[in-house]
Amino acid sequence: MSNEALSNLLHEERRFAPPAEFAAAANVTAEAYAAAEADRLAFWETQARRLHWAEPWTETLDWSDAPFAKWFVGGKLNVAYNCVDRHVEAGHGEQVAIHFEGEPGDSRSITYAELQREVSKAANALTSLGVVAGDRVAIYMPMIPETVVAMLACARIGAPHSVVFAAFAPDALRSRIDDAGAKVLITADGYNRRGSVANLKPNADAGVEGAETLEKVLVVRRTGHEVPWNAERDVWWHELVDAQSDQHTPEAFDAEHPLFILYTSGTTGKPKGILHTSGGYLTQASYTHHAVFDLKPDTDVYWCTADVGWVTGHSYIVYGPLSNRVTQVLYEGTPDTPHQGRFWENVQKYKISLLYTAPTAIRTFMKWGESIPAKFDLSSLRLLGSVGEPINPEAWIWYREFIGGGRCPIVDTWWQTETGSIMISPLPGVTETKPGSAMTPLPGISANVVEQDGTVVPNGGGGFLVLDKPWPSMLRGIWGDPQRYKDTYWSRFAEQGYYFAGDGAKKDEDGHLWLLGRVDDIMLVSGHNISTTEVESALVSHPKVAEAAVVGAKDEITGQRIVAFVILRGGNAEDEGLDDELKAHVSKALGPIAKPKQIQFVAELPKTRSGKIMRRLLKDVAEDRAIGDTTTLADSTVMDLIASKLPHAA
Ligand code: 6R9
Repeated sequence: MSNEALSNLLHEERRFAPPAEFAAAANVTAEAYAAAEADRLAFWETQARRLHWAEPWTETLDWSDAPFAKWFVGGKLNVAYNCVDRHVEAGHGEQVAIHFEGEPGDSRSITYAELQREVSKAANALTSLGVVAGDRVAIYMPMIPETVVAMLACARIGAPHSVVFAAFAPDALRSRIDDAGAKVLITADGYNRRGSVANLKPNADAGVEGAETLEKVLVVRRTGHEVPWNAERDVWWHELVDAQSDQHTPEAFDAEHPLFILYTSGTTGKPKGILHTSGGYLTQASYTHHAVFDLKPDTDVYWCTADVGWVTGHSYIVYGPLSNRVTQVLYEGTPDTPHQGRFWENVQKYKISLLYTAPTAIRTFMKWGESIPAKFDLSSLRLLGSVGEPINPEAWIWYREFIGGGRCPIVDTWWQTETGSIMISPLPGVTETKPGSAMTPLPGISANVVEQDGTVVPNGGGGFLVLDKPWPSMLRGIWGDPQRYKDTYWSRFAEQGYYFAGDGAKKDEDGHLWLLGRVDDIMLVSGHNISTTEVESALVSHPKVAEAAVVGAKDEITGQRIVAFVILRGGNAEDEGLDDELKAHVSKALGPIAKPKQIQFVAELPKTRSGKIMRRLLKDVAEDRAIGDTTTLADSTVMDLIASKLPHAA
């Protein structure tokens, strides 16, 4: 981004107030903002008291060694006890915690009492393998209940886990095992994906090869197919775990005891091991889940479609929801197996009331067409959430209309691996929402938009998103690299002491926040900073477009020129003249400065496993360069297809 302010081109007039009935029964009301405003630390103390503490804290926040925070200093708790045992002790042992839905259609339901026994057995099993508090355990697992059990078992014995996406290659697994110095790996024989069996064990084997700290590999049997076996190192989960006692006394750990490490890919350099600790993390994960999803534990059925290998799976499948005594669905497979209505079939089958998914999925459903969800009964839904990327206003409206039946509030939740929990989001019973805006920081959270020099931009302006006050679930550092932690997040606005999020944002006339994508992706066209998000949203607002990715490619005259990659909605053909029609459409919506120079129609876009568009790779194509590192792509063949379609040099 240049010294010029970030242009504010998109204007949105639509407003959606919470339904009166929803507002009247909401978990959190507008009072929460006032309470947090009056005394932020006291507000977080109140939220921390939603949990069970074995020993109370003596100081709420120690920020004397900033940017290294300590929350709830001196307090002790057991995270797994808070997510499981206390619900059983309160008489909810028979409540279903997890409805597991396998991709082939097999299913099983696990109550809190069963979960307590399973987690206890797994904790005893890890202890029998020599794992003690402080040891790291790597988890390379599909979306099955044992993954949740494994994470909770680690938390229970104070062994920080490091979950690695099951679809990551062996090299990625090895570098994460090495960086964390993991002692045990928990994996599975395989899983079901797109109607066939994905082999996981050979990848796990290749990944642990040469990993010096690794002693044992614990293997869950999911598919039952034949796998390579190293008798000295490998142990079957069903042999070791099932033989253990189902009694285990949880030990209370310090509020700042490490809970997990999760690696963020980043665009360049070696992945950063983001470190989260126990008390502050669980406080905010739990509170935000309660406030943003309005969970009523006795009646709601919740489904977060994220993979557990992503931070969303950590905070909004495992720790937040379970701490609030959720009944939730865990789904193993993909949205289009065996048919494109699988998600909606799941909603109908389990009467899901709270759904949390990503814009990438919503845009895919738009591409497939609204006739697919229309075949299912979605009347159980009462709230919809979005996370992962900016949601284009038209995708928001589509989600509201065709999934939410025009009645469900939508919560667009902005946060990061580093923030641990949701930071900016509407409150569903309070906020009058605007499609495409994450609206305001949650109670107890403070954020702002600033210029290059750190001055706050006025309403109507754009710039860098910063977090200007510490928050309970903030990262405590980068594993083994305190300097990189300071450099990456705290050096840009060191003078002001702001956390630099790396995202562009604007404040509208009412002061509401609109996230505009990563700062690195912002385009500079004839001296104007233009966000990719705004141009993409303008393209998606054309009735024929389902999804768009926009990049700035080098241009001799304008500095950069806008190149757009566009996916059409189901049934729409790439007819003659559509190219010009879309350019004119963007020009009309945002002004001629934002008009793409070049539009390419494609069938797919390069995305990470968590569904984020990798614009860096599209830029390589647009600038006619060799394509960079594609190892975190969900589907590596996508780039070949796109590159082969693009006429070289514009
Ligand atoms: C939770 C998660 C973080 C980055 C973040 C931003 C983007 C996430 C968003 C959003 C706009 C939202 N992002 N949620 N952008 N609106 N509601 O995604 O964590 O994988 O670490 O990614 O994702 O760019 O900085 P993570």
